[in-house]
Order: sequence, then structure tokens, then C-alpha cells
Amino acid sequence: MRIGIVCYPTFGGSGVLATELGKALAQKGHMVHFITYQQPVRLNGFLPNIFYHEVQVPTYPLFDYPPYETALASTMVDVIKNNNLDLLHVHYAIPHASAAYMAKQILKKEGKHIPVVTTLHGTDITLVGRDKTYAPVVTFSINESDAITAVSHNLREETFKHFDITKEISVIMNFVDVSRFSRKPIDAFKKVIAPNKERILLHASNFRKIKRVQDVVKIFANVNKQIPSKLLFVGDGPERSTAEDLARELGVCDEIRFVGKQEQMEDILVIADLFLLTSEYESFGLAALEAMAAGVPVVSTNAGGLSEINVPGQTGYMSNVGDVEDMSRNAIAILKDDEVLQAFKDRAAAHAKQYDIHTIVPQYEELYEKFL
Ligand code: GMT
Repeated sequence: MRIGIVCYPTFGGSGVLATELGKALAQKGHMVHFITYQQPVRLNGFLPNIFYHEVQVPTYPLFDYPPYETALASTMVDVIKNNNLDLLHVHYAIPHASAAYMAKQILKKEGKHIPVVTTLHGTDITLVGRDKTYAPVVTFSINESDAITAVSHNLREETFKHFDITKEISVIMNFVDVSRFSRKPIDAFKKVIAPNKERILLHASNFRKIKRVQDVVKIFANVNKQIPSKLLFVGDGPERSTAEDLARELGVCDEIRFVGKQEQMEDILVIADLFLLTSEYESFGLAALEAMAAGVPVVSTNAGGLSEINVPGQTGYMSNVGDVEDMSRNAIAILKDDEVLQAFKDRAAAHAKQYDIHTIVPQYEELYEKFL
């Protein structure tokens, strides 16, 4: 198949998932064309049947807001026509689904039919998409897609709850390449982070308000009182300085490292003992699944789709949003004993296998085949 993939090229979960999907499809022999405004961060290395088309957005003195959506739709038309694409798969509804609708209508006039699959990821539905400045266009363009998928059952329900959707939404859960994440820890790296064999806790996100990173710091401060430990913060975003300030206030700054945005998550996750995810909402929590695949148990909130992947007492624990004390108790329960910790690690790694790339990617291929 010749497939066009449209996504955000950044470290966000939707971009990561879309890029990993494209790479997996290319490895299976499909021709995959990425259409984005920048090279996606996980699109590193060379694969013969992957193509990248950059969306150029020319500026003009009249434009306070250069019309990205128009540039995207025009690029879609160009790429679809010149590469004779069979299907367009857009990730994150805003503005990808409406740009795809526009491209589809233009191509229809020229006698070319292009099926559009829209995958809903999370905040496109639960936060940004619901805003009345976007909602009518989001609703319309989702309904105009030939197929709609959501990354969890929770997100499917949220979509029906908040939008007037007239079509079926299939759930295709997010996936992880288990073989890539099940690595041996690099000892030298572990020694730098935890020279006295402290436990390593880790949080990775885009540090947006919804992630509640201040809860991560509070949990760590509680854990650190009882168990010698270190905290790694991976990623960056608007709430980073809040986290840093709080760490200083709680006297744990020296035990915390902010390592910034990282591409090789597999090398970092594998040295961790516990992943903390304190979000107010997660449609799925791909970062938590990647942690589990690396054999790292997860202490998280029970928001959104997290309860679909984190199994209490098995792969980690879940608490209500903001219940820092409960999450601290759970973290300590997992970390305090070597044997207990190892059992959680083993179960987390085993659990992640059901979301392996080789199980989930065929579900997308099956969906695509319906339109060919
Ligand atoms: O808000 C983010 O964390 C980024 C966002 C995205 O779309 O880039 O992530 C969403 O999609 C991920 C991949 O499907 C999910 O794993 C995340 O749970 C989801 N984030 C939220 O729902 C907040």
C-alpha cells in the first residue's frame, strides 16, 4: 500500500505513535509518506520505503497567523497525486482531520478518491478539541473521515460524550516495540545517576499542566525520606520551572536530574526502578507503556485510559488524581524490597507484551484494507 501519514513531528505521544506506525508499516513493505512541518523526532535512520515531505508555510506581511492548515491541505494534495497514494492516515484531529477533508474534496473534483483514516489521541478531544473555537470543525471533520480510531476505550467514550459523532469509532490501542525496550541497563550510565545504588524514579512528559509534575516532586520527596533514591525528569515544557522551584523548596533538588528531551528512551528507561505518571488525564499513557516494556513498574493516577494499561498490584498501582500520599505509599511499597521490586518489574515487562507492535500494527493494516 502507499500510505500518507500526517502527524505532529514533536516528542508528544501522538507524533511518537504515528512515526513508529509508519516505520513498522515501511518495514512490512508498504510505501510510507510522512507529511509534517518538520522531520518527526523518532524518524531517525534510513528506511528505503519511507518518504518525508515537509509542509512549507510561507510568511507574508499580511499574515499575523500564517495559514498552516491551508499549506498542509495543499501539500497533502500534491503528495497524494504525485505519489498515487492509496490512503491518508491523520493523527490528532486538529487541524489534520479538517485539512484532510479539504484535500479529499479537491482531489474528488479531479477524479481521485482518497480514503481518510483519523486517529484520535487525547487532548484533541478532551481539552483543545472541545473548546468552542474548534469544536464545530473538529466534529465535522471527524464525521467526514472514512474511518475513525481512538487509542483507548476511554477516549472512544469521551469522544461520543463530547461530540455529536455519527460514525463508529474503532479502538486500536497504542503499541510498543517490546524488543527495542527490553534491553540490558548500561552500568556506567546507572552509576552516574545513582552512584550509591539508590533507587531511580523517572517521569517523562511534555511538562504541561495536565501532567501535574509538582505531584511527581512531592511523591519523590516522600519516597526519598524513607528510601535512598534519585529522580530523573525526561522531557521539557512549561511546568519545568515549577517542578524545579518545588524541588528546591522541599530540599530534594540535589537528588533530581532534568535530562531534557531524549530520543533514546529505551536506554534511559531501562535503568529506572519506577515510573511516575501523575496526570489529570491520559487517554492512554504511551510513556507508561514504554516504561513497562522496559521492565519498569508504574505508579500512576487512575485518570482516563490509564486503568486500561496499569494493573494494580501487578504492573504498579493507581490512585485518584492529586492523592500524593497514596501514590507515595504505593511507590514505597514497590521500592522497599528487592524481591518485591523485581516481581513488579517482571510483571510489567510481561504485561507490555500484549501491546507489542507485531500485534497492534496488523489491526491498522486490516482497517486500511477495507478501503482498497
Ligand atoms: O498531551 C500529551 O501528552 C501529548 C499527546 C499527543 O497527542 O501528542 O498525547 C496523547 O496521545 C498519546 C498517544 O496516543 C497518549 O498516550 C496520551 O495519553 C495522550 N495524552 C493525553 O491524553 C493527555
